[in-house]
Amino acid sequence: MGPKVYIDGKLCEKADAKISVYDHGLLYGDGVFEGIRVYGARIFRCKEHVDRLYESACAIALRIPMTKEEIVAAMEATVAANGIKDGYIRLVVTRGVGTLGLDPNKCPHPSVIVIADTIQLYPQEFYEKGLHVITVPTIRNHPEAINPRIKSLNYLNNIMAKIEAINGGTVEAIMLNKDGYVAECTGDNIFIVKNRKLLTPPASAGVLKGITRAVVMDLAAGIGVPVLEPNLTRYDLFTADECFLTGTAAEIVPVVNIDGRIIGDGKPGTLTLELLELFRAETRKQ
Ligand code: PXG
Repeated sequence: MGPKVYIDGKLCEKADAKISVYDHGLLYGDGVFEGIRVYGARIFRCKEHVDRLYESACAIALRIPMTKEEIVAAMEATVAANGIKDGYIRLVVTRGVGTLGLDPNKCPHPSVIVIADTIQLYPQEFYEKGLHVITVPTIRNHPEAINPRIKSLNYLNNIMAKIEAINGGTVEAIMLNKDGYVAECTGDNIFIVKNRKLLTPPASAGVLKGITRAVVMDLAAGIGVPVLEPNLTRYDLFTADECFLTGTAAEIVPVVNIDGRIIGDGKPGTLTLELLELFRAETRKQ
């Protein structure tokens, strides 16, 4: 018996886990998703992820055909069926099968998919040495286009930025917004430390309000570090004492070089490493 995938109320074999080519999730990227960690067989920040999924769906006028409790039960069943202790859940809601036209009203049945698998962790070297990142030409989506707060299946904006990062010889890109302020990375939020204060761009700069971002802000506040959300410029990044990225997959990854400028002393920062330690304790504690 191989891996099991949840689709619309049923757990099926991975080989049988198929979605129609007429699904608007495939045809138009019309849908929403969450990427969630499982630590010690427990779903990390489950409520926060489910709430965000429903808000993303609400913002694109997609009605999820299950209650939040049913979604949680589906995730728990899928994690158990796959014997996942430390892993990753991909929760997806697509607009469903429709006609070859944009009209979402032609899709009467949204599909709910839960994949629970092991997670491909970033190399240990990233955490020990820190990342080199670059700002890229592709700007983050304007909030009045697809608001970046919506975790939609339309990731082309971020994929373009990722391609530019890879072409520039790095693994991650910093995206700016239409005003030139710092927004976020392709799959991570960004933080800087300046004079023992923690700073990260506000949601209004056009960022996904990361669950990891919120955890880190709480942890910092808990050790008496002031947390601020001002608009940040590239200059602010270059002259920061420390910089790091946060995300479900990455947890907390130090950044030591941005656009060729050395950040701090070129090594992962002390507050960054302290927060990483606290974060990992938090994932064990829940
Ligand atoms: N910004 C963007 C654009 C993201 O996609 C984050 C920030 C961090 O949010 P969380 O809530 O995870 O702290 C994300 C999250 C994947 C994958 O498989 C992507 C994310 C999370 C998990 C998996 O590419 N992006």
